[in-house]
Amino acid sequence: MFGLMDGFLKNDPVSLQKSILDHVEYTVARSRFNFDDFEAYQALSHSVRDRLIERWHDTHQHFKKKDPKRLYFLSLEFLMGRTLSNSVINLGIRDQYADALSQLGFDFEVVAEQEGDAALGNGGLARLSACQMDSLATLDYPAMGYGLRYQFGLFRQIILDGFQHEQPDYWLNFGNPWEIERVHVSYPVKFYGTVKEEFVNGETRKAWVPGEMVEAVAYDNPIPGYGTRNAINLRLWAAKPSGQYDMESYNTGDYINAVFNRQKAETISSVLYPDDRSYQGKELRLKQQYFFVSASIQDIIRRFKDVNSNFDDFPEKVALQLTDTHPSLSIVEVMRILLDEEHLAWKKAWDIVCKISSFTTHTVILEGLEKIPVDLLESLLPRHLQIIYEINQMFMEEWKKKIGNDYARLSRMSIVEEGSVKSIRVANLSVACCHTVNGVSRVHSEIIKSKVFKDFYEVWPEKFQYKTNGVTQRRWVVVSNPGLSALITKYLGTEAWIRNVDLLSGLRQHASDLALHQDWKMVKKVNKTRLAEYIEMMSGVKVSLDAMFDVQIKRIHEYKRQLLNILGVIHRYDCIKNMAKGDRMKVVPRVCIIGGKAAPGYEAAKKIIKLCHAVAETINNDTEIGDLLKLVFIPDYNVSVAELVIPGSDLSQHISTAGHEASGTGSMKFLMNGCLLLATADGSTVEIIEEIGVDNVFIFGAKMSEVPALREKVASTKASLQFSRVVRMVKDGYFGFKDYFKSLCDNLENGDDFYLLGSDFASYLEAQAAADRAFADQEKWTEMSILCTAGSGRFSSDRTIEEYAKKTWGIEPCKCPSDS
Ligand code: 26Q
Repeated sequence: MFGLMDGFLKNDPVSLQKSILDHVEYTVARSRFNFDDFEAYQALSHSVRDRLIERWHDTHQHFKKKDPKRLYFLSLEFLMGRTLSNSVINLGIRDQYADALSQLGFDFEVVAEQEGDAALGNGGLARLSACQMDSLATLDYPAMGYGLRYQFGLFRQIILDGFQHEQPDYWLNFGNPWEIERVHVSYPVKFYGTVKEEFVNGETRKAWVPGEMVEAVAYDNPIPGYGTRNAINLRLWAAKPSGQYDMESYNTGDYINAVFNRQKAETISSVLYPDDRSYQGKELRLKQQYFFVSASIQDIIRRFKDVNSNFDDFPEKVALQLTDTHPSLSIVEVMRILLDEEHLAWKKAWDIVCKISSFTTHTVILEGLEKIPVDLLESLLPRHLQIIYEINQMFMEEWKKKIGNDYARLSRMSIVEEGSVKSIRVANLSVACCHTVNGVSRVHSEIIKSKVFKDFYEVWPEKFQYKTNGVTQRRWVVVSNPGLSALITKYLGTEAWIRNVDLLSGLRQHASDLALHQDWKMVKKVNKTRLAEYIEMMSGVKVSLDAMFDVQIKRIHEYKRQLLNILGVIHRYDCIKNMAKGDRMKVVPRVCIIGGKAAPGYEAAKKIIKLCHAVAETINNDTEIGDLLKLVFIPDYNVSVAELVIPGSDLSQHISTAGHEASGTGSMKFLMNGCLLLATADGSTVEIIEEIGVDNVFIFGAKMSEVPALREKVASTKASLQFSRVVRMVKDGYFGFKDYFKSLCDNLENGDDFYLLGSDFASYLEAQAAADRAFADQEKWTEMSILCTAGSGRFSSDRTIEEYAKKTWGIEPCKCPSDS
């Protein structure tokens, strides 16, 4: 019997083959007798899309029928990467598709590699949002993501002569089969203009008369859960010229200019801003933020009003999650709509806003907190500025009652910053208005409470929580490391760990099982071979599979200390050069791999990339060194590059100056893949050490509590001889480009070593030496590697999302039935 709830589409190889061929013929419009890998990808993705849509419709209907409290996850960035492999695995039909394709003469892996990345985000925060969407879907939560559909995602990194250049990311040029354009789901978003006062029924009402209107059109992206029929929605907004709001020039007869001006509306969603605080205060960035917030809030309120008539029930139906301060105008937008359009009293509207909103911060740097110049806000969103002033006044009175006339503190807490440029402190607005303020790791939460938001913590201690970040084992193990995945399943005797990752701890009992060691090493070797081929293709460098693959991949930033890594490589090179020939036999061979993008305006980060290339040039061409040491920079690091690199690495580095990385999530992906960590006790590494034991991680460097004193000392202490020697090599032009690297070295030598490379150098080298010793004993290393995977369960985004659901959002699972 055909069960309606099972959907119309069949998933046996014959039906899948027919579906692919139909799409070749009618969607891609190529002959079914003649199509290439890319066309096969297009057809395949449309076939998968059909199946996604079916589940997505059913989930939508089910949520509508049950009308549970929903979570709305607002993030200006989502780093989704590729969709195809992840979707077929979550739908449970990967092998069927692989069979169907192979009968058509295609290889699934080759076809899947045709897909480009969706890179609508910068780094950690954006990938975290993507992982959390996967967990929300898998755990059946009634959730929906909102974001922006940038025409150009994160810039492509091109390396020319070792220098980074940026190119636009034309990700939509070949079409995007994963999105569904919803031309009928659109909202007007207003900008500029003035606020008028009207007297209605004896009361004063404020009405915003906008100067410009732009239409937000929805593009829906189904997000399938694993092992469930649920598929949730990620709704991304694109800006289109407004149809309703005719430009004045139409009436004045300047038709060409009117059309041209309308087209300018689209610039709002055209480009993702690279993570660079110097972009603060830019009008277009603010326009993006408001555009995204306003469309999302209108959509949420529309959905609520479809079935509810009383806003008292709003907090029972809606939880709003703000990903960092970027969507914080949503607080003000909800207030504006409730006050000016729904005509609720201030107190009632305020009560609702506070009950629904929660905020997670992803930064530790006070100076990095976002600010909006008042002049800019006044011109772009005049009504919102009025509301912010009112909110601030209300809080200042409340705080005064609580803390008395401590004006210095009141002025620190104020949402409005007086000063040469009067600004709105967006973080203060978020902390004041949200019911919960979350950090992303335990130590991050301590920093928030004791430094970043200390004044607020003392007033509202109950607001402050933390949820240690996690990553999805579906993408980061099942999709990217099928070999390891099969091995884990074999030893645990079940696939259940894919939904319940705590089961990985069952591997502990096999940690010293030599049969497992054999298989484990084999899987690693296959992954290293793939990575070595990629390295040779990208950089022309041939690397030895016997060497330890030592990897640091993440955004390039001074606090992440890629420079420390490079100086360590120089030291290793220098040691080998000065070694007696006989001693070289004892050296553990290394391939040091670095990858990451520098923000286009971040001069120091760009110099670090060039230094990496200059050092690599010298080392890799030194015939005396051979396979003992190689340094490679992997260009254009992105999600799909990470999926290739992580499974193939032996050691990974997470070496930020203690107190600077809010959490870090790369480490968790390496950990799950059985890759050992060389790390400082920063962010979530502190919790990783607790889980897997200090003996299974190479820890080094100053503790967070020691950093301030070390900084004081740095100006008056001489750096160690080892450190001075490597810095001198760079400074004296050993690797060329002496003048260009001068500023990198000067900072380190002139007592201006803010990130403490000098003081951590000796302990960094010791940790590296410990890693060498461990690697020399392959059975010991393999045991540690198994224990890393076994201890990684806590770092699944499934755990993070469960915690948010229970402790912050108050939502329950809502599972779509899979049969009738
Ligand atoms: C701000 C203003 C203008 C333009 C861009 C931005 C901007 C964009 C992105 C500012 C910050 C970001 C991203 C921050 C981020 O990725 N933070 C990281 O979040 C991870 C997930 O919680 C943590 O693991 C990392 O420690 C944290 O650095």
